This record gives sequence, structure tokens and C-alpha cells, in this order.
Amino acid sequence: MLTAAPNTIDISSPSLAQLAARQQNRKKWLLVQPKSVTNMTVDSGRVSMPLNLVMVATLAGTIFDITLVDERIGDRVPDDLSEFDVVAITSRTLNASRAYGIGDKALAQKKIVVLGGVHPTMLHDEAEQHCTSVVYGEVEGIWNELASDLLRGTMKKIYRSDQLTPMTSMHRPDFRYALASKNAKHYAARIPILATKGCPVGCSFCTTPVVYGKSYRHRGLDLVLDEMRYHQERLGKRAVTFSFMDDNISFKPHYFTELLGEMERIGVRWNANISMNFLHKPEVAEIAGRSGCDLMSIGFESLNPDILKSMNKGANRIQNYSTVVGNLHKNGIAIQAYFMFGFDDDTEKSFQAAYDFIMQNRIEFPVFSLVTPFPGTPFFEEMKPRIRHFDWDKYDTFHYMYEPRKMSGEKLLGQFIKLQREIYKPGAIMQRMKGKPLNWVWLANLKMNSFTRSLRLENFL
Ligand code: B12
Ligand code: SF4
Repeated sequence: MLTAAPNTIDISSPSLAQLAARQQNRKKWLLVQPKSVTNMTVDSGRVSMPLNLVMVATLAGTIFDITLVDERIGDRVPDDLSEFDVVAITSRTLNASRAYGIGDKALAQKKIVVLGGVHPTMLHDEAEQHCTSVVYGEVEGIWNELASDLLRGTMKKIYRSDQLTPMTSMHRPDFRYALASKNAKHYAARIPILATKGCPVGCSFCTTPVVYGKSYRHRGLDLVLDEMRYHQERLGKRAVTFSFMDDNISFKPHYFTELLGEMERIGVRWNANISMNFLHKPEVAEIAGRSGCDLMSIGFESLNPDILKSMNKGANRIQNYSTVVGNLHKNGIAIQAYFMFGFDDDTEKSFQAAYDFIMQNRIEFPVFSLVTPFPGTPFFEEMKPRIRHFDWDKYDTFHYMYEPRKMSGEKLLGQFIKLQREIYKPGAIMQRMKGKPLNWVWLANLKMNSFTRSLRLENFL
């Protein structure tokens, strides 16, 4: 069990501080990252540290005692929860049934149960059945209210802030809460970090515009760089690798390029999710390469302009795709490219177009998924009458959700499997990867080869 280092966070509300000081014994929180039950993931043996729960722990640890359990790395939620006062669980759709199971168990033992994360936010009526309180969106905006209600014993069913907290008030996440686990060796070495939040692009299948609207916030560069320098000092080296958890780090070009310049100066390495809105400009890729970027994850999604239009993905211009790839490759940046299939306008040609594009452009790490209407999104509302199942365990983006208009389900899945096998055949891997650095991207390709060979149509139903 860990308590926070003094003064890492200033909880400004004086009444909360007074209340907290009056606690006879600090309340004990169990924070849980539930595992997902899907068998459709390639086990790399490493997962990223859960920045969401670390942020909750960093705030809560100022006045409560925290134990963080991450089931993905083999930690176990104890059967007997008697040593804890509060069980707080994060959940996405894919692990919602597991999160609810833990919530029910804790409620049965008369614990205060708090559920947060994207799925309880989107479906709070459903989540309320499995907890004492649901936190809608970010914990930062409601923290004072939640903490003082907890101390007073007056919990509400839902905590929801009217406004988004400026990111300048976001404090440095204290990773000791995650690293305290004996299984922490299963965490990836890349350190999760945030510079911005939100994405005004507004794709209809994405939860971000629903939770954050059109807002796009960023942290002061000094805060981001302080955090990076802190890890450099802690680990005793300059070349620390960071993984940005931002929805879309490049949305404000000026901020982004300034950040790149600073990262070049301090000598870190990094990867991020990024939209391609200005990556067709060679100078942006050049400075990204110099700043230590080794991988960008880009949602290409589709090579059909009608599909991009139907999902409101205006940032993607198909005529720029090859230029974007070429610019990044010239600067030594590998590409994790996301493609989705199963849209109403998809036909067999969609698969051939994706294959040709990936092979011609030698994309290092293509990731394929089936379009999944996540609850709370405009796409979910549109597709609801056609969705085949509402079993959240299947919302892993690899299950067949609805029949597209121009292809039978069987054809869709057959093509989906065939494409993945073709892309990850040994010959195709060689064609895409020859001459590229021997690193984890190669390893990911080899794992994808055996994974794609094991795929069967029934896995997707
Ligand atoms: C970075 C990211 C990734 C990274 C890293 C994920 C990781 N290890 O956490 C990578 C690239 C690996 C990834 C993969 C995938 N991702 Co992703 N990802 C994100 C992204 C952009 C940011 C998540 C993040 O860490 N944000 C920073 C943290 C600090 O913010 P936060 O999570 O919102 O947490 C705050 C609040 O939610 C709240 N909170 C959260 N939990 C709790 C718990 C309690 C008790 C409380 C009080 C508060 C609280 O307080 C936190 C602090 O402010 C989100 C979009 C988003 N904005 O959520 C999508 C998102 C989570 N991903 C999504 C998806 C679909 C996927 C994939 C399935 C994609 C794919 N086809 O491969 C995989 C699945 C991975 C897996 N096995 O779970 C979806 C999930 C939709 C859903 N309803 O479940 C999202 C929401 C994007 C979308 N399309 O809408 N992802
Ligand atoms: S560009 Fe990415 S983060 Fe932004 S709305 Fe679309 S899917 Fe969501």
C-alpha cells in the first residue's frame, strides 16, 4: 500500500483539506484495472501503464491510502475486500462485464464502489446498477465533490462536471502506484504521457467528441517537459521513450511543432496517435523525425472517400495518404496504420485497395478492425436496429456487429481474414520490412503472422 509523497498535489478546497485532516484513519481505496476477456489480441507480453488509474491514484493518494491492482499484468482482486473502504474501477466497453462483476462483488461486501472510464460515462444508467457512484468523464473536474461526499458519507449516484478542467491544473502522474505491483515487469518500458486532450474532428464512431465536444485542450509545454525531465533523471538517461496517450496530438500545428522542437532539444524518444491533417507537409515529418519519433499511429480507416465522408473523417484526404507515408518514412518514422472494414459502402474492392496501398507503401504495422458502434456514439444510435449483439465482451473491434449493405457477413469476414493473412505472410512481411531496423516492429510482424494464421471465421461471430 502506498501513500502519496507530500506536496505532489495541492487540493485547493480548504474545506476538503479540513475534512481530510479530521479522518481518524485514512480510508483505503482499491483501484482496479480489469482485464478484458477477448481472445482476439496478440499477446505481446507487455501492456502500457494505466495512465487513467494512475491519475486517479495521484489525486486520491493525497488524502486516502491507495492499492492499485491491474488484472492485465496478473494482479488479483482479493476475494475478501474487508481491508478496503472504497473499490474504484475503470472500464472500457470491452472489459465492462468484468468491471461490473467486480463492482457487484464489492457491493455485496458493503463497500463504496466507484465506476469510471469511457463505458460507464457513455452508459451511466447501466453502470449505476453495479456501483455506488458513476464518474462521468475526467476525475479532475469532480474530485473535490467526490472526495468530500465520501468523507461525509453522502455519495451521489453520478458525478459530472459542468465544465472541463484546464489541463494546466493536471499534476504529474505518480507512477509509483502502478510500479508497486510485483508484476510491474509486465509493463511496457514506454512511459505514458499526455500533452493534449480532445479532438474536434468529430468522427461518428468515436467517443472522444461525445465526452469532450469540440474542445481541444493542451498542457503548458513547460509542464510536459518538466515531466519528461523528471523521468530522465529518475531513469538516469536522456533517451527515455514516451508514449503519448493524446487523442490527436497534432491538432494545433503551432503547439505541436513547438513541442517537437523542445523534445529534440532534450533528447527523448516518443510515439503517438496522430491525425494526418498536416503530415503531408515534409517539414513536419522532418522535425518529428529529429525530435525522436519512432512510430506514429494513424487512422487511415478506409481508401473509399464515400466511407470517410459517411463517418465524418474530414481530416483524411486519400490523395495525401502516400505523401504522408513517404514523408514519415524518409525521416525514419515507422507507421502503425489502422484500417476499418464493414461499412455499408465496403465491397471486395475495399480489401484489394487496402492490400495494394499497404504493400506499395511498405507500411510497417497495419492493424485491421471491424467497424464497431460503441455505445454513446452517433454511429451506435444510427446502427442500433441492425446491431447483432450487445454482449460487451465482443466489443473488441474484431467481432461482426452488423451486416453491411453491399456484402454478406460471410463474404466480409472471409475477405477480412484473407487480407490479414496476405499482409502478414512471410513474403509480404519481407517486402514491407526489408532494410528496416530490427526492433519490436519486426517482432510484432512475426507475432501477427502466427496470429493471422490461427484466425477462423467463427472467432468473429
Ligand atoms: C491512448 C489510447 C489507446 C492506446 C493505449 C491504451 C491504454 N493502454 O490505456 C492504445 C493505442 C494501445 C489503444 C488501443 C486500443 N484502443 Co484506445 N484509446 C486511447 C485513447 C486515445 C486515450 C486513452 C487514455 O489513456 N487517455 C488518458 C487518460 C488519462 O484519460 P482517460 O482514459 O479518459 O481517464 C480519465 C477519465 O476517463 C477518468 N477515469 C478513467 N477511469 C476512471 C476510474 C475511476 C474510478 C474514476 C473515478 C475516474 C476514471 O479519469 C481519468 C483521468 O482524467 C482513448 C480515447 C479517450 N480519450 O479515452 C482511446 C479509446 C479508449 N480506445 C478505444 C479502442 C476501441 C481501442 C482498441 C480496441 C483499438 C483497436 N482496434 O485496436 C484498442 C484496445 C486496447 C485494449 N486492449 O484495451 C476506444 C474505446 C471505446 C470504448 N467504448 O471502449 C477509445 C475510447 C477511442 C474511441 N474510439 O472512442 N488505445
Ligand atoms: S480523428 Fe481520431 S480522435 Fe479525432 S474524432 Fe476521429 S477517431 Fe476520434
